[in-house]
Amino acid sequence: MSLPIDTIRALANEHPKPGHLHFQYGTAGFRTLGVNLDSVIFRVGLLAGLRSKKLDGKTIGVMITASHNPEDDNGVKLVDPRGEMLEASWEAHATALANATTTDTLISTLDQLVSSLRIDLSKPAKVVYARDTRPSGASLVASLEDGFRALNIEARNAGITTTPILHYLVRAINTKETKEPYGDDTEEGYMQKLSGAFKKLVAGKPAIPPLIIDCANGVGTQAARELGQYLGSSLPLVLHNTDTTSPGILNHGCGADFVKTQQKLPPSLAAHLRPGQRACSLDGDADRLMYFYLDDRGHFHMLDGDKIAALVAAFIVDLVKSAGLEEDIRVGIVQTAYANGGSTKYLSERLPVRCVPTGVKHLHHAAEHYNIGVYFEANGHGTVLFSPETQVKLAEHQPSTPAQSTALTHLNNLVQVINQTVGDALSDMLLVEVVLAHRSYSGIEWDSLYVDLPNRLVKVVVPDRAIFKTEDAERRLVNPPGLQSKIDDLVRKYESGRSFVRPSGTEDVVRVYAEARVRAQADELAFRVAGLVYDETGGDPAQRPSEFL
Ligand code: NG1
Ligand code: ZN
Repeated sequence: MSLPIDTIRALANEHPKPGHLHFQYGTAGFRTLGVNLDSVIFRVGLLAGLRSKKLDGKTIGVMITASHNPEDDNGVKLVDPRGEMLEASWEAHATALANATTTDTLISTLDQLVSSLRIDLSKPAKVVYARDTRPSGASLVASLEDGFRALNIEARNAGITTTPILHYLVRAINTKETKEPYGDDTEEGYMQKLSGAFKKLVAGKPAIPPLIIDCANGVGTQAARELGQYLGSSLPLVLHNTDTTSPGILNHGCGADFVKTQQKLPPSLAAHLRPGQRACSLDGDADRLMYFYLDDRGHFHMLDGDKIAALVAAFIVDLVKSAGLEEDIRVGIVQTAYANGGSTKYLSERLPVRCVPTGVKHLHHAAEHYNIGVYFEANGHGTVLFSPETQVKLAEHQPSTPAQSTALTHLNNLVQVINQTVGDALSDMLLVEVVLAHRSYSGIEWDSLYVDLPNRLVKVVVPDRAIFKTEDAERRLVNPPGLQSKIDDLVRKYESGRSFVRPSGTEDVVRVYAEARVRAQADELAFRVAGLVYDETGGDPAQRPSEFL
């Protein structure tokens, strides 16, 4: 069987590539201004079909979202059959297809992929797709559907939903009627699975006070609303920033990325949050989660991905011990260089910690090497993975005491409440609430597990970020030559100082991170390192990062 060239040609001609743009499938898939994505999304439709055929007709996911980015941005990501990120080797195929300049080169690129990857075109192709609430979403979905039409793909529209629900659906569809069904392959199935496990985990605990959720004016709104109905009084949810139709407000002054980067309360919550009350922010596609609270003096305290990892990992370690499985189940943590030094110290005193390069695929794969792997980025994206063998062990283990039995039941319910396919703000939120209920913690006790080192993240715009090359999980620069030793010299001058520089995978900037024992020192170190980076790349002295210098 060969490619249906005529159909592809006719449809591809309706989605021409803008001549001047280059597209790159990066850590977050393709991501740029929504108005520039038509051709890319059409071609992603084709690629999803090839991927499904290559995997013997398994269902592939396509998610149209730009997450925490501004509303005008959009993007697209492919999801592999187990609900995981697209296999890394296919990122290059995606990039090649997206950059084919004409319909003819597109067709020849497709042909090459079919032969080099030995794709059997007679296999079926199945895809499930969804989008977030962005205004450009509807027309991009139409482009995607043209891609599906071009290859005669069987496509299921999951509508407007969160990234993690789409990942859940992919896994649920592909595990239906297998020995390890992930859940019913509907949004209701997701809601039931998570809320059912949550209710079992908090049964018998004192009533949980209401939790405020900042929905970032995004797609998390409807999912949180629905989840709230399933949860009922087991976890009262109070939703804010739920306007998904007014222009310009998605992720604007709210949401998980705002909280993390500004390290402050979304102004829209100021009138609603009482001292001590727990609140959390989702991002624009609800795969990141940040908690926070105000203390008695009204000071803002942020509980980020590192704090979530610390809370959750310590709880799981305790449950594994109580279940009598300490010798059999190894719990480990995966972080990136952005993890706060305070968290790394706290965690490494308790369990194995690995540092990997930025990007969920690195974290996810490293976490798979543990029996139970907890991974979180400081920005609030993360989850917990239970290896297949561990899940069997937990399901079959015979406890010898009532205490062991209780701990084992909790672990089995955690397996259900956690969305193991990808970071999931709503699932992570339930997980956090379970631990807080079991520990009788408020935000204050949780926060005091360890003290965050003050830190600062700054962006430097440089002519060519590709010259920045790193090693040691991005903690050291190997290029430009000599720059790392200058950074080292600076860092040594600061108590508990740490700083590293890496090119962003999603923006045309170089990121500089710095931390130190006191706030002013962290700020100063960040701006001094940013200055070094700027000088190194020969930027205009007038635009040198100058704050605090
Ligand atoms: P880049 O732009 O490569 O720093 C950002 C985040 C990552 C990850 C990706 C994907 C920071 C510092 N970086 O990557 O953690 O979430 O976006 O969305 O938060
Ligand atoms: Zn996101």
